[in-house]
Amino acid sequence: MRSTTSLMAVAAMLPFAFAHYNFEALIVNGEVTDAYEYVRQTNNSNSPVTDVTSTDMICNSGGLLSATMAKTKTYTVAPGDNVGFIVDASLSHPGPLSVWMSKAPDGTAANAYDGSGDWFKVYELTYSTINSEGIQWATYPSGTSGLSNFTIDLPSTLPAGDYLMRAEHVALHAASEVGGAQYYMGCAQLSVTGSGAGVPSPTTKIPGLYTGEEDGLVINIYYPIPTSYTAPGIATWPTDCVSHEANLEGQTFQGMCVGDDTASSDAASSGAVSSAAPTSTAAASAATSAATSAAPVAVTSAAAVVSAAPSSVVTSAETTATSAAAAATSSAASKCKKRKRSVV
Ligand SMILES: [Cu+2]
Repeated sequence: MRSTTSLMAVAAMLPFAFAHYNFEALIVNGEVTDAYEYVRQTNNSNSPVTDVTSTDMICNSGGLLSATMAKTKTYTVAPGDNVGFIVDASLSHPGPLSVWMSKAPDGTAANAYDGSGDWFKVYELTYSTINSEGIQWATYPSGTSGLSNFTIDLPSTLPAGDYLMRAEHVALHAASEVGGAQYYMGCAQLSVTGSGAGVPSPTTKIPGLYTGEEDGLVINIYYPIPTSYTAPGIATWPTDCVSHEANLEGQTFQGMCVGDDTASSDAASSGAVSSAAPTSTAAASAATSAATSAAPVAVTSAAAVVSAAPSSVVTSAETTATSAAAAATSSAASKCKKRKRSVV
């Protein structure tokens, strides 16, 4: 445990200039397109944006240049299609991943749209778990250099029209002070068919999606070791949820909301671990009952129990870590971790 922590501290000091990345290619229903064929190309190599008030926050630096927009193709998709991005080279920094969409005004093609309209968030992916070694980012599995692709299913009620679909990864390795977070994003151009009748909400403008001072953007992720994490920005549509496990290209889509973290914070505040009995079975049931009692609506999914465990282990590390609680946590979280290791 200690060696890993110190490794993380060392990693935090490494030069990250060679670890930047771009969202360079669109994936649609398993078809991987060429780099910058359907995604607007950046003109800043792979450097991040750091000013949340900049229009570069929309589609990265260069993404609003008319020549770039005009040469980028628009992919025709249907609501519910599986779409995603290829990353060059990988999401090699710690932090949350999200996907945003904005519909071009009627009569404006995606390749002529400047992204000045309303944006809504369809996907938010944060951590797989939070344990005594810190936040384990879902995009940055331990021992890897980060994911190099991901997919989502478009909302089934997405209204027809031309859209920008914007992937965003926030790097938090230097985010202990305001302005330290790095923003990596890329915009794909989509034309959505069908007759989706959904009304996306909430919405925001870009820039304007962040102040830069949100708890999820100003955080020392190394010390003191965080015990919770809340992604910045508006809630996702159509379901307000945060995912804790990535969907990868070529993998059966697992859903937009894998793992429920509302039960997790509730379980932590209700003291699930301190009341845990000395056997792993009892500890697990204590965590389970805490998660269940914390939520007035019956918590029946296994995912809720799994996500309740990570907070428990953090709590136990701060107080008196019982091996029983740790065992319960590791068994409960094993599903998530096993899948992570098979990836990348
Ligand atoms: Cu970097």
